[in-house]
Amino acid sequence: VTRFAVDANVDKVTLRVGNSFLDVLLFGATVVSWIQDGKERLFLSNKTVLDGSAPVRGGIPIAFPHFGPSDAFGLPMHGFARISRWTYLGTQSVNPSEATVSFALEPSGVAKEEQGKWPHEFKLIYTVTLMAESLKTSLRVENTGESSFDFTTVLHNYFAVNNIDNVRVNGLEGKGYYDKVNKLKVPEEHNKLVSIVTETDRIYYNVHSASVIEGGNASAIVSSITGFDDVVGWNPWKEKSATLKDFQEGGYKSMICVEVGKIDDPVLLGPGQMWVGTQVIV
Ligand code: TA6
Repeated sequence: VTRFAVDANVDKVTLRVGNSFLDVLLFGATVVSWIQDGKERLFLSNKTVLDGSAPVRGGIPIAFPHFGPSDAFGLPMHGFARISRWTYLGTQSVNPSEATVSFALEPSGVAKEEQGKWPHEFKLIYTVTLMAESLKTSLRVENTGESSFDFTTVLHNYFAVNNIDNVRVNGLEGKGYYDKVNKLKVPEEHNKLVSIVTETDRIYYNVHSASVIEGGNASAIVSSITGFDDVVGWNPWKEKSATLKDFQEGGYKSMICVEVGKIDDPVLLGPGQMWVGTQVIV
């Protein structure tokens, strides 16, 4: 099932389990489509490029070795993982109701323009498992070098919604967050259901499940989160999205990012140590 004519030099892997289909690009190991019973679950801007020349605007981009603006190493926003071509390790179907595909990224595979900036030896393994009713994605980070390094990372989920005005996010009540738009720390989210009525860009701390509610029904539940301790809620809203050339006109009304991350407390890995972060989306 190919929803977009993907440029020939950006390979794509399609998984199928029953009436569920999933497309992942080798570029950034980016899941770009998850169709369940004919319904696309993820937002993918129809103005995104899929030719490897820019990060994908939608799907599930991976932020690594840092989440957020360019860092001290001069890496771009959200690091190099989402703009590098990962190695396809193969697919596996343990049984008719589950299909898995894995990808790897090592320093030699980092996008040319970013190579050498992050002076550490590492191996990333990203595993995507499609089941009839859910999607599991898991990132493993291994320090294969002789010195320690730390990193932050996010699985940048873009969920498709019919109309952001009817969307609420559940599971954040009582959690503190950093409001990136107003640049202030909020000690606690009091609302049981968080609605989006303006540009929203928040990092919630110590969250291990969250759900997108639309019209009273759960439209996406992010659960079984391990390794990640933070959840990012983002919608650029009208003005901000109009400044993003790969955001379609009005696209902000059809999406919400509920991302799992390890942001507030970076992971420190000594030589030979490993970290795994996993999410399950229903
Ligand atoms: O997920 C929140 C965020 O950090 C926002 O601040 C916004 O920058 C978003 O990521 C998308 O980043 P991008 O570089 O893909 O435009």
